[in-house]
Amino acid sequence: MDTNCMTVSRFIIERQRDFPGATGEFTTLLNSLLTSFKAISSAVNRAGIHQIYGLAGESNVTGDDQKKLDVLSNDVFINMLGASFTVCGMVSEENEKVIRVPAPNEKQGKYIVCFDPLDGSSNIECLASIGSIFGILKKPDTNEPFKEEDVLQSGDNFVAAGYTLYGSATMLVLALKNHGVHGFMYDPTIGEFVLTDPDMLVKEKGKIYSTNEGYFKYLSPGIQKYIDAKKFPQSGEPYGARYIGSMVADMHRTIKYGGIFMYPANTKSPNGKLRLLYECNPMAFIVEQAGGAASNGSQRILEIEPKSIHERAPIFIGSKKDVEEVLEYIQRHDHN
Ligand code: P6P
Repeated sequence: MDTNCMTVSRFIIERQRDFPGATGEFTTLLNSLLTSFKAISSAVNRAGIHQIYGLAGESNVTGDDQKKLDVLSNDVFINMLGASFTVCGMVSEENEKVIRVPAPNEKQGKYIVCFDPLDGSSNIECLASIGSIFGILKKPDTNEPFKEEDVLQSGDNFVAAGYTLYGSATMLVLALKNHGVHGFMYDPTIGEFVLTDPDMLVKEKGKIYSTNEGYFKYLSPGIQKYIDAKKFPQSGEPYGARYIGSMVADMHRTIKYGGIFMYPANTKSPNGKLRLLYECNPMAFIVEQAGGAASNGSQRILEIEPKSIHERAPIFIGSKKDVEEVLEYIQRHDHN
């Protein structure tokens, strides 16, 4: 064991020195998120053995009240954040409406957390990697009571964002505004997330494209021509194609290896499938902090002013030059 390992808590406490007005609230908020990740990681890893990924309402082999993993994950997020005295409101993929934190906790909380507690849960039964995605905002006016419309802020207002990947290992990737992107591997022997990937950067250009080509016939001419150009380049080698169908897994590969992930609008889904507040915005924040780019095809994802909490957005995200190239195809073939 590394007796001097850099845990997330130690990492944040060290950086807290860079924020003169820091009150320690962010550290408390982050610790409540870390507890959520540890609990979900444990449940995901036990799911296959204890059959706890089944339908909610049944009792599992040990007679416990069984919760679907995504219901369990959502409950853990809401309970841990709601009890942290740092949060006044939340938006969850699993909840139709904005979640208000009940007073008196709400009175002390200045943060708003948007999250997808377990993204890609349809992949659980085939043991594909899944993940939690989150973005952290501040209440616009900390002297005013929380209002539900306070959650409708662009991703440029994030103070931090991240995801936790539950795969062959459990890894937290955390982006802090103007303080880079850092990867922490979960070490269950000490119950801590330990810094393993400091200062993560996205390559300027990659060699992988990632999208669900099953929808090819529903895509715009520009996107179709772009994908063809990746497969049949006029010069050089074709790109590799990778698609897991779990955004956190596809995005972690894109950050680690470079390239582009796309979930475009198509004739079946005119705004794409992925949600702006708790899927597109957090991933766009992370990738931009790591030197990459993220667009909806006409503007930066992080500039979009949300109108509703579950609105969707098309997304083209990853290596800056790859995103720029697909935008050129869209400009040339779809905007005439
Ligand atoms: P499709 C998983 O259901 C998810 O929300 C994302 O994690 C993933 O990127 C996308 O949907 C996959 O969607 O239409 O390709 O199955």
